[in-house]
Amino acid sequence: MERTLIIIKPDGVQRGLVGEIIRRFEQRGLRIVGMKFMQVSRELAEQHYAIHREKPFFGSLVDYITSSPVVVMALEGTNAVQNARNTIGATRPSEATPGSIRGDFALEIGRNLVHGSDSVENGAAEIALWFKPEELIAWERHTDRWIFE
Ligand code: DAT
Ligand code: MG
Repeated sequence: MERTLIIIKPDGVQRGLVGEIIRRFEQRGLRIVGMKFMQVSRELAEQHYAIHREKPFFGSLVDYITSSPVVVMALEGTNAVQNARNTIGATRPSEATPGSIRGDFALEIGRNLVHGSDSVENGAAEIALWFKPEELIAWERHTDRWIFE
């Protein structure tokens, strides 16, 4: 089943939105297969955002994600990548639909609360970067057959 990596960024943790954000993914039907609370090293942040290395905002992106602890999750489900991104909302909160996480809780691109993988391949690569294999748990949820067809 498809997987995606979600990060509740430092602003989400500092603002006490961890429960609210997890609730939205759970409510959507995505199944948690990994989750941890951690302080991100600069090395990991630079690897995670390697694709943006040449962008002018790269330094502030790394400063932001390493500024305070984050919650990292691996989520699984039907079209997990796209469905999670829809729940998160557009990168620029000004363009995010009300009802999405960014559309309901964020105003600025540099304080947009959540990361979600942008493709199935990147989802798998990001989960491998952030989690050790033994930190991912394959399990059966009693509600699965009422959520997955
Ligand atoms: P997303 O987080 O929606 O996947 P992205 O991968 O294009 O967006 O960029 C990663 C993060 O970098 C994004 O959450 C916020 C920041 N960012 C992107 N474009 C930016 C820009 N033009 N100016 C400032 N920050 C930007
Ligand atoms: Mg991205």
